[in-house]
Amino acid sequence: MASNSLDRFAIFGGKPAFETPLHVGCPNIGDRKRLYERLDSILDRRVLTNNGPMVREFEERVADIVGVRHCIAMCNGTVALEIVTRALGMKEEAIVPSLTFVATAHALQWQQISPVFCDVKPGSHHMDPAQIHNLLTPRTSGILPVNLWGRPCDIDAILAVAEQNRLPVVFDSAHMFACSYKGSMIGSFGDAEVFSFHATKFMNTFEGGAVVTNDDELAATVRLMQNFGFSGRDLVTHVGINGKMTEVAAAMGLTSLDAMDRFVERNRENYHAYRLKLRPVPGVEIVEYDERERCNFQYIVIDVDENITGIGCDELMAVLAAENVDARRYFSPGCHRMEPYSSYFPNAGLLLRNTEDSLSRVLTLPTGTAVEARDAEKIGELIQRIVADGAAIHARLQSRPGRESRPQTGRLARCVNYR
Ligand code: T4K
Repeated sequence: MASNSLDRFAIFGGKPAFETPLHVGCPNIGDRKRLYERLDSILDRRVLTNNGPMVREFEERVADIVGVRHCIAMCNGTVALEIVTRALGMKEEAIVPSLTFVATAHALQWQQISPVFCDVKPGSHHMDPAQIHNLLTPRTSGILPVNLWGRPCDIDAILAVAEQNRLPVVFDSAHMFACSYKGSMIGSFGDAEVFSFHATKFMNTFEGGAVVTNDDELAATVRLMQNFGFSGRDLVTHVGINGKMTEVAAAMGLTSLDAMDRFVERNRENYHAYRLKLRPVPGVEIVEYDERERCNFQYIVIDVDENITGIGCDELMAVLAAENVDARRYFSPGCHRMEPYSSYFPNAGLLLRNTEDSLSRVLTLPTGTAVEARDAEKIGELIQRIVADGAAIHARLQSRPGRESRPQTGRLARCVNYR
């Protein structure tokens, strides 16, 4: 292909495919009128926080959906992870994947618990249960697997290893609300599970999270810890912190729950639209959902084989960004390559080959209710065209002064400067 035909791509001066940026994680918003009604009732009642009626209703509805005895709503998923791992007595070391959002590792490190990074099974993006044995030491106090991208990890195998070694397990299920594993809802496995209801999650409470569990004693301890250890008015019986969800957050959560089926349906339509367009693209594979299970379809993740496409993830992301498609390199380069872990364990990568290989190839694409199925199709077609010219685009980007591969248009700058 002659290089000037590449000029149709926005990165080389063409018109962007979309007028405004499409993001990964643009919040889903439920019925505004219903939200405003709830906000009015909060203001009328003047109960703004501290386990008010909205939070209690939210907890009941989440517990009901998941089918667990206890849901303790939290200010965010990270604090929920910190509190529940502490309530379970985790200390010294806990086994965790590196292929996750950094909050999973930070929740441990924040408590001086060393995250011991476990590699993923080739091609699965999930912790490899067979590797756990190699990482056990006398200091191991628990396992914190992650159910990534709305897809379950090998829960049964991990629980079997944990049982053999009498270790507690908390699943980081930040991405997994309203999903199932072998027919049972995620949230009911291990000692406890943690959800995130951050703005970017398909079901949000602005910021928020929850610990869910069937363990009565654990639930009681988590509740104490979440509210400064208060077991009664002016009665403190436990060490604690402030992890409470506010009434306003719960109001948003209830409104999101009302609309949840619609959110999932849009995500599902987008996933199918992407799949249809991406299936024929050589070197690009969409990470599939198992539709025999309940899925929230909230992340569209593609695996890019640069040897076939001729263009790597960073360049593909830059080309897409110029078209106003703000794809993300979640969760590159892996927790073990972020601080403080990269200083603590400079050679961890040697034991995390599959993690590094997977992360060098994955890209997350926009979905959610801000994205229409026809947008997903258009992005899929765009990727078809980019990959068809992959080697030529790569060569042209490499020949730029300073090898600049960052997008330059005004809209692009807005997109890149979002943070
Ligand atoms: N475990 C796992 C496996 C997790 O993925 C997470 C969080 C946690 C634990 C911790 O849960 P929380 O403590 O957060 O409840 C985002 C989120 O901040 C984070 O919650 C999430 N995972 C992670 C996967 O993604 P960033 O750094 O990518 O966020 P940001 O600000 O770049 O937003 C992503 C995109 O969403 C932007 O490009 C634009 C759009 N956006 C974002 C926000 C916040 C909007 O359009 N509106 C908004 O209000 O981390």
